[in-house]
Amino acid sequence: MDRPTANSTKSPDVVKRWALLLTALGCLLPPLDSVQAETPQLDWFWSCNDGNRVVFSSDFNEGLYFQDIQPGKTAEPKLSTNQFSCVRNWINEQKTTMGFGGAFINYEGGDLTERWAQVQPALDDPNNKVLAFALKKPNVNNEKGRVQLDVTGKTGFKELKLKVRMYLSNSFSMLRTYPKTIDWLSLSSWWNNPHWDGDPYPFVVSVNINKPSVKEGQNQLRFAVRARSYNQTTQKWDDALWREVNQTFEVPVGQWISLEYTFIEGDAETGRFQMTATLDNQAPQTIFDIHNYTRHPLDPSPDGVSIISPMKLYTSAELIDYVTANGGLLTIQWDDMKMIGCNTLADCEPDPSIPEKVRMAIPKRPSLELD
Ligand SMILES: [Ca+2]
Ligand SMILES: [Ca+2]
Repeated sequence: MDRPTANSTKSPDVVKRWALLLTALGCLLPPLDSVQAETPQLDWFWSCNDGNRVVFSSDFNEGLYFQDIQPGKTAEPKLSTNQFSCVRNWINEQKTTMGFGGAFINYEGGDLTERWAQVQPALDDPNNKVLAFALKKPNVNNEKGRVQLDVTGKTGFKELKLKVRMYLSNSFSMLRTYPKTIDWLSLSSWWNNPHWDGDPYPFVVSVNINKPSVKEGQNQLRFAVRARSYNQTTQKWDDALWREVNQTFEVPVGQWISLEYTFIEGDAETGRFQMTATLDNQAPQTIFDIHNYTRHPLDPSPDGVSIISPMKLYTSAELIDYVTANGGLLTIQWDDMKMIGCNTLADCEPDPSIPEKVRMAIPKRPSLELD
């Protein structure tokens, strides 16, 4: 099963029996509206398999909250209701070793007076719940600010798709009058693989909000992307293996925008990093269509993306302090996140025989110790 806890490694037999038990429980459950949870504390992050793809989706309406794991540093997403947002074909999960390993909120440091991740009403619709990330003060050593969801893979993903809706609070408009250019305000990261656990060929793609110019009339916010590889011998990142700033699409503030990413591991010919942005009631616009390395160029045996931050708010102390000093609060609201992992493009297509989304109530989490 795909769960975020550190102790989630179980033998295939135990997992299979647990899956069978869950399936059986699902058949015996009373209708959803008659189930009253006693003290639900279920893991929020449960991905599902259909065929050869794994899917996780959430509209953040299902009772998500965060419980500290390492106080100040990380928090685990939990459900206060007894509804999983995504439960489909449990048994199919055994067909492949590919899958999401888990998810947690990574703050790196600080406390709730400085930064937070919480479910709250959408700024434009009190009936819609969304996930909000906020930076009020630089929470990491007073040098920078970080709030992000980190999702790990059990194994690396060769192909990944991500859809998420994003709403930048009105305070982001203050960035246009910030007196300097901006090249660091990260929205997502794709690690293939990270540099902090000894991998010989670290590589990362990061999507940022940039402000390339401070000139009046040219100080719009833009999407930017860059890829960097890491040299374990010198312990340094290269400047940028590739980078691109989209100079035509203005990043909107105070309205919803739908972002859609496609990541395909490959080299200068076969690698892809694509991103589209869609404003409500408008056609999708291509922001990036990169054909270049999406793994370390020297890696002799690329093994896919192992950690993704699909939603992220990560920037400098100076920028956070500027907004806060001007009475603003850097807040991003996120909604309707969906991630799909697969090994080939064909696998990424849904199995039409399986419903897109099924909600299921489980009154009490069954014991993991079935032996
Ligand atoms: Ca929602
Ligand atoms: Ca990899």
